[in-house]
Amino acid sequence: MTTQKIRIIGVPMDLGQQHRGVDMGPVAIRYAGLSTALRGLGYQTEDMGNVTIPGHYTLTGTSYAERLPLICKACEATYRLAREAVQAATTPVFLGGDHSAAIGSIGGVTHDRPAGVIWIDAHGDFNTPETSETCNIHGMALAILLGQGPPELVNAGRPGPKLRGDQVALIGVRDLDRREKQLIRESGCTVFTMRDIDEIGMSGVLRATLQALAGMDRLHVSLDMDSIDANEAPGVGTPVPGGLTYREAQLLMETICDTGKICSLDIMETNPILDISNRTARTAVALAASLFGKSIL
Ligand code: EXY
Ligand code: MN
Ligand code: MN
Ligand code: MN
Repeated sequence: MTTQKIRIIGVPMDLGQQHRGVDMGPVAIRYAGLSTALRGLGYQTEDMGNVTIPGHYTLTGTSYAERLPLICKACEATYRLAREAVQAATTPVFLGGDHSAAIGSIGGVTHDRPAGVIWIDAHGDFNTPETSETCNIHGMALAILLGQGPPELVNAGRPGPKLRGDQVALIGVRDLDRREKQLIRESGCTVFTMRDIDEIGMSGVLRATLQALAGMDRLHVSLDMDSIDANEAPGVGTPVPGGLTYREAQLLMETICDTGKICSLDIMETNPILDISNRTARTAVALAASLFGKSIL
């Protein structure tokens, strides 16, 4: 762990998809006790409040064209907060909001120095406007970070791609769109599907993941809560059966914690309207605590 101060940044982004409610993800995770859990591990925490999502309450339509400039503004603001958090020698934790917010968080975290990204997700988030079947930008976020997609978002914060494929490992994938698969195959990302986890186990996947990212001295975890099995995380907008068990997810976090390379974390797609008794947010807090050392004896 490089810093003892964790900076919490809410990004109530819901423009990257169609479900109302994911904008309340940040408050649900706060209410599930994120700060208390992290302070209990010896960290200082500072909560920066929420990024303003422009047009959020005045948006009339749901068109891609209408949403794109608003998502750009929100990602630029998130980028600035991410860059400032790293420059202030803190560890930023971004509370989503849908996964399009990661365009800003990962962009800003890599402003000064590269970071490896472990993208934990049921989905590839690797569509482009040409391949997407929904035009929802949360399904394009990773492709955009690697330079493929709407130029306004590819260039959010600074010009050009923020990541290379050899800096990314995708874990938990089980729902890819037809044309998205080709883009992922060509991307150079390391990908572990749920079938890989079934066959070689989470520990085998983690060994291979950390091997693939061994050259990175910083690691950013982008946790999409729909990667977790819906029994533990029902409150997500695009659930897919057969997700990570609670223990697989915990082992994932504990093993990444052991590297001592964690520089930042996204917790994305928590939607309290779709949740049961805030279970998804509570699971998110438990996983964040493990990532920051709770399970270390
Ligand atoms: N592949 C589908 C799409 O592009 O709309 C579903 C994407 C879900 C994205 C969530 C954030 O992980
Ligand atoms: Mn996602
Ligand atoms: Mn997802
Ligand atoms: Mn899908």
